[in-house]
Order: sequence, then C-alpha cells, then structure tokens
Amino acid sequence: MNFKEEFLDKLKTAKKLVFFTGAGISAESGIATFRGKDGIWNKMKPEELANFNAFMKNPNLVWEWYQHRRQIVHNTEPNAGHFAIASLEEYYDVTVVTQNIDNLHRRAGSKKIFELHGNIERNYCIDCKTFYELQELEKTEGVPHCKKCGGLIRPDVVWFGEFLPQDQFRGGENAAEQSDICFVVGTSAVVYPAAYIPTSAKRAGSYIVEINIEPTELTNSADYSIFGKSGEILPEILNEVRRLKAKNSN
Ligand code: BJW
Ligand code: ZN
Repeated sequence: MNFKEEFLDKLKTAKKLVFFTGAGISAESGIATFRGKDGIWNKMKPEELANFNAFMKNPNLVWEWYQHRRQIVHNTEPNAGHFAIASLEEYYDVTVVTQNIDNLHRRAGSKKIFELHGNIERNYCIDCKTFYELQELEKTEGVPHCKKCGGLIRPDVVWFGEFLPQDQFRGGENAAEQSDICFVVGTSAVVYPAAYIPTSAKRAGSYIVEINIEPTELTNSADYSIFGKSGEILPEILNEVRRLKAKNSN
C-alpha cells in the first residue's frame, strides 16, 4: 500500500504514538462489533442490556449475555492488528487507549493500556463493591451472589449512563494530547465521552490517522483516513516503520 507522504514524514519524526481503539480492531478475531452491518446490536438493542436498570430488572439475562461474550473472548486470539501495535513498542513510546473490554491488546503484548469501558474478566458486588476475578466465582445458574454480603455481582464494565473510570479516562486523554500521532482504529466514534479523545488529541496538535473499513463521524476531522481492515493495514504500517528505521540507521 502507498501511504501518504505527509504521514510517512510524521512516522519518521514521531516519538509518541497513541492507538485509540474500538470493537472493529477485534472483528478479525471473530468478536462481533456493536454497530454496522454485522454488529451484535442490530439483533439486540444495547440500551436494553447495557444499562443498570436492565440488570436490576433481569440480572440473569444480562449476566448470561456477558457469560456468552466471555466464552467468545476466551475462544479467540488477538489478530495481526493487535500484534502490530504491540510490535511498534520497539520503535516508539506507544499507549493504547481502548474502548474494548476483551483483553486482546494485553494478550498481544501491549504494555501501556488504558481501558475506558472496563474489563469483562473483572466483576464486583453492586452493594459492598468487593471485586471478584471470574475464576473466583462459583459456576451458578444465572447471576452469582457476593460471598460477603449476598449482593448481586455485575461485570466491571461501563454501561450507558455510568461514569468512566476517571484514572483511565484522564490517563488516556493525557497520552492522546501528548502524542505525535493518534491512530483511531475500528471505532464508530459515536459513544461519548470516549469519542472526545481524538478531538482532544487534535486540538493539542497531534496528527490524527483513522483506520476503518468505512467512513465514520471522525473522518472529516482526521488528517488522514485509511480505509481497510485494521488486521491488514496495521501490519503494513509496521513494515513501513521497519523500512524507515532501517534506512535511518544506515
Ligand atoms: C473495522 C473492522 C475492521 C469493523 N477493521 N475497522 C454526549 C456527550 C457525552 C455523553 C453522551 C452524549 N450523548 C449521549 C451521551 C451518553 C452516552 C452516549 O455516548 N451515547 C451515544 C450512543 C449517543 N454515553 C454514556 O452513557 C457514557 N457515560 C456517560 O456519559 O457518563 C456521564 C453521565 C453519567 C450519568 C448520567 C448521564 C451521563 C458511558 C458509555 C458506555 C459505553 N458502553 C459500551 C458497553 C460496554 C460494555 C459491553 O461491551 O457490554 O461500550 S456501549 C459500546 O459502544 C461499548 C463500546 O466500547 C462503545 C463504542 O463502540 P465502538 O467500539 O466504536 O464499536 P462500533 O461497533 O460502534 O464500531 C465498530 C467500528 O469498527 C465501525 O466503525 C466499523 O466500520 C469498524 N470496523 N470491522 C477496521 N476489520
Ligand atoms: Zn458484597
């Protein structure tokens, strides 16, 4: 692929990269996205399941939905896109700011990760806030209860109407503002406040590169939009970096 000259120049001088990622980066690992033509939420309305009231109304149904998604996550692997981001740490100071809850960046080897919407492996009691790793929970039919107080246990993810973990959001926003290039990968960029991150990065002077299979809300304000699958484009970027760095060292 022939990348834009301006982008190649940025890659030559950049020191700090941020990857702001969404469900699309995990699509090639077999995890369905939320929106778009193959989105899970075409079949299931997000508002009906990913909010606290839905959980209180039907905790078993919501818990089972997450159990089903955990199964999918466990049976899959990071793809070439996740691995390319982790490999770029060899050449740059790389920070991943992800909206995904699937752990695939960590499993691919990325070290600095901010998780804006939580993590599907962690859980906590809605009453006493005790945290539970998945393996600590007894295999019950439906939602498990807290060993300390009997309260309902929920996944440690951020539902609609809930605040994002402030340390993760602040950390991600800071990294984006300090980055030389902010890649926006596989996200429809419609869910706030996460979607403010690329905007903050741009305002602070970062170069915004979008990678998506189709135009999004962000396309007009991105400095460069590359249309294609992230599992193919990101390894090509890594190859380009390897060529540039090899040339520079001669
Ligand atoms: C590929 C590809 C390939 C495919 N290669 N690309 C204005 C300002 C601020 C807030 C709001 C606002 N208006 C409304 C709100 C509230 C709301 C919101 O943003 N709603 C919008 C939908 C309008 N936000 C909230 O409620 C947030 N909290 C909040 O605002 O707190 C303050 C508050 C407190 C109290 C009262 C009121 C306010 C919380 C948002 C939490 C989002 N949670 C979820 C679920 C997480 C748990 C779970 O997984 O079950 O997070 S929703 C869901 O969307 C999930 C995702 O992280 C998030 C973003 O989705 P993402 O990643 O972009 O995926 P998709 O599917 O949308 O896009 C995939 C993309 O990939 C597509 O573009 C494809 O083309 C592309 N793609 N294959 C490259 N191979
Ligand atoms: Zn409890």
